[in-house]
Amino acid sequence: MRTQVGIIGAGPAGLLLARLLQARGVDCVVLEARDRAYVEGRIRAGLLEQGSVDTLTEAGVAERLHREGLAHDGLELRFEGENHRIDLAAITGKRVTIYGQQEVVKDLIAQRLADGLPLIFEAEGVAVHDIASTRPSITWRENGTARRLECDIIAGCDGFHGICRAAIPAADLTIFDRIYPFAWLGILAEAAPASHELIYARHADGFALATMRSESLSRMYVQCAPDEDLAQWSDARIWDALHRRLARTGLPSQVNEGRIIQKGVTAMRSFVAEPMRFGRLFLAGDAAHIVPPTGAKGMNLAIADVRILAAALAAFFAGRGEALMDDYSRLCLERIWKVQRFSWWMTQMLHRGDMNDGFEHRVQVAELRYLCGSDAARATLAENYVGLPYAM
Ligand code: RFL
Ligand code: PHB
Repeated sequence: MRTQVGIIGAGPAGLLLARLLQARGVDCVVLEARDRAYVEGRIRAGLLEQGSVDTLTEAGVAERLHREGLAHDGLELRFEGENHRIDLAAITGKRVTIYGQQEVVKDLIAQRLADGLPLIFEAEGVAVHDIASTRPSITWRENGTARRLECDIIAGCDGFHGICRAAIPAADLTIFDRIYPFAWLGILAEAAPASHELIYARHADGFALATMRSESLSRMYVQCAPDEDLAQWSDARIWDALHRRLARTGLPSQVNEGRIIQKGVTAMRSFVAEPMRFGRLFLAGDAAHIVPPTGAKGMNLAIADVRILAAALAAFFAGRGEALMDDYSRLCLERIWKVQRFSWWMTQMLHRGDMNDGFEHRVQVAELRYLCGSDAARATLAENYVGLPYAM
């Protein structure tokens, strides 16, 4: 088989890249290690920046997103039993939208299959070859049969644990990595959300976040240990932690209990691999960078990367040269580091750290009070949260 762009990974990055290339007349094949049901069922991110919604809309895959997504004009910050609302729309003129990542993935898969374009699930033993040459290739096994795809370009959209970043010689990559001493225990529960907007809470027991997937489905997180044993967290203990951490002084809890239908622990990490290109292999999304989920940026960053990659590859195939491809990594990284900073900042302001002494507590509360009391500080949060401008 031969194609122009071989895309490895059918997450938001790989699937959206395929769609954006299709719109520009560039052929591609998408290879995914897992089966369709697994990819469509994986519960992860839930919040889309305004720019991500606009990108999906322009790509013609946002019909259900506009019908079912929940648009939010603000968010709530809770600490010391107080509640403060940040009016994102009033400050920035933009809003964010709650729509599950797996819904974005389902919409992109349905569109690609409806268009009759190649998307191969359950590709085993995927490997890349000759990435430093102008004729790279991908090999894999499909139902036990060895397959090979010759390409001009390979897009490594295979997430943090994929094979693409690992295929780049270590001497050609610089890695920046920070692992946090805490994690998130996340639940999905059949219960109405605590509030119609997201609540981010700083509490002496640790961080908590109340978000949602619909008007009857709550998604909630509590800070826990990185090696937390889920068996130690009965449903009652989880609800108790959520009631306590999200409490407002003198008011009844807003947390609505319901049947917990999913539980999991998410590690917290900041990671960047530079540059995001080696020869004809380009990395996009989690394959190149990870942010802690506190800023809700992972999926949004993946979308920002593939916007630039699609434009660069389209220019190349249209015979306009490699200048944009050469600039891909630099253009992406400039915005990625700003988003890394924001995600790290939100994380350290809201979580209980290793020190957990009076000093950390007072500095965090002072920062939150400053943030809620200053127009400039609120604008800084709002501008980053709704999404920074794209490089292109
Ligand atoms: P993905 O989604 O991991 O997709 C990579 C795909 O590649 C496949 N793959 C391979 N395919 C072929 N061959 C191989 N050798 C392969 N190895 C792997 C995988 O099966 C998979 O299908 O990466 P992508 O596309 O870069 O997308 C990134 C996002 O998934 C990620 O950044 C977000 O989920 C992060 N994140 C959030 N991001 C947001 O923008 N907003 C949020 O609100 C938000 N909340 C979150 C999050 C992530 C979380 N978890 C579970 C890590 C909340 C949580 C709890
Ligand atoms: C989510 O809805 O899962 C979500 C929202 C905001 C975050 C993280 C996760 O910061």
